[in-house]
Amino acid sequence: MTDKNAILFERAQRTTPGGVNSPVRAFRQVGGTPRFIERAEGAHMWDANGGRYIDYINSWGPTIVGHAHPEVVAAVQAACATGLSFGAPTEAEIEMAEEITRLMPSIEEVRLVSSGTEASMSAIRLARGATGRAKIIKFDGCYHGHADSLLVKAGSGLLTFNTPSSAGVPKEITAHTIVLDFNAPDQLERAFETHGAAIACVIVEPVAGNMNLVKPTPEFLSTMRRLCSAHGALLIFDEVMCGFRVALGGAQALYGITPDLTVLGKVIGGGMPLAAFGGRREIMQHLSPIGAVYQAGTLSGNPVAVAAGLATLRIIERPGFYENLGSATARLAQGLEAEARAAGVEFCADSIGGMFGFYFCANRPLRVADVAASDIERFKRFFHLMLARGIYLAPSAYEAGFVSAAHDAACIDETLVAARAAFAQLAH
Ligand code: KE4
Repeated sequence: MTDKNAILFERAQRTTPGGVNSPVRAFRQVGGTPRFIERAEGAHMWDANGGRYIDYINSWGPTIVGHAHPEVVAAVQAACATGLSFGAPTEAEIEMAEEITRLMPSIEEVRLVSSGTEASMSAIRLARGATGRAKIIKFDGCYHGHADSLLVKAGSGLLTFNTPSSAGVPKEITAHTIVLDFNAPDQLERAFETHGAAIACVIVEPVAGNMNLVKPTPEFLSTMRRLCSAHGALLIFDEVMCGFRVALGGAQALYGITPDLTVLGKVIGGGMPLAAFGGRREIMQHLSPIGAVYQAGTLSGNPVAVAAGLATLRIIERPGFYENLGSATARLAQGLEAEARAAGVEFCADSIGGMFGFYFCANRPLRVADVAASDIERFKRFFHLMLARGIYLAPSAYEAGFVSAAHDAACIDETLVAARAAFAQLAH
């Protein structure tokens, strides 16, 4: 049979680097041919060969209400009919800002942008402008988009200023970035002892999803909050992925920690290019046009993207949405663990709200080194065994998985049946 995915992949590579517009889509960590998606609806996607998959990527988080939700599609169609973009303010942007500030009370003012990268980059510039300080702290395994100052890898020694993790980033750009281990409060204590007065901000994924799902220990987040307050640094929660994914109020509501700034994306756009950063009014007042910190965007607050986001937020606010999403996701994670245990395969899984992770090792990871030490080869085999059975998981051991409201009991059951067969093959 002609493999249209292979044909499209070969064609795509003639005009686009790696044949993809974002690296993780190229399947390079797991090997094989990426699936070119023709359409998606609810919990399912169909590829160029007509292959049907239960989708656990959900656009890396945004399509939390399911693909092509009728209310979201209708809102987008209506918005398109009155014009795609004006480069001028609209009432819909006010509605989105009012929704965000209502759902996340730590955010008194918010600026809409078009991607999580742009939101994180802008939040860091704002933190530096508001504090007059240069140094930032991030954590190994956390990803906040591809702004230059964030493309750093953990140095050999603790507190060594880090080297860029990407070509094209001069070392001067990352000279002020300190990378610490996730879930290592002692390292935070030492970093602030050494650099406290020079630290503009700490940026963290409060629930990490870019080293696979890795939950914070409560002490990790509380230590971060205490030290930032004590030293006049700003705490930035990057909730691009976990915001509105782990709970309606995000990780900050779940863990009861109030950040100074929050970065959002994904779910607030419902699949369209929309992200945001916001926080206390006294900090946001530093932003142009009223403050000295410049930030701008042609398509910021785009009316079509905002329409998709508002329709999505209205659905997730309905009673029972998170209870149902959380229980479906937990049943998936627990079911995967049970099937692996029955097959005698060393494996564990975890979930929080509509996010899940699974790991070919005995214990749930606390930091990226634990994921790196897991059986990545077995992950790759499992990925392809599941893909062949119509289950589309994240093509990397360093990514989290996502469930939508459209993943009904039949989807979870079908996934666990496929997992039983896959684990049986892994066990031999
Ligand atoms: P974007 O620039 O890709 O919209 O957002 C960057 C970003 C910022 N913060 C967090 C916590 C994120 O997870 C992301 C992007 N997430 C990845 C998934 N690992 C997007 C997938 C991709 O890069 O194609």
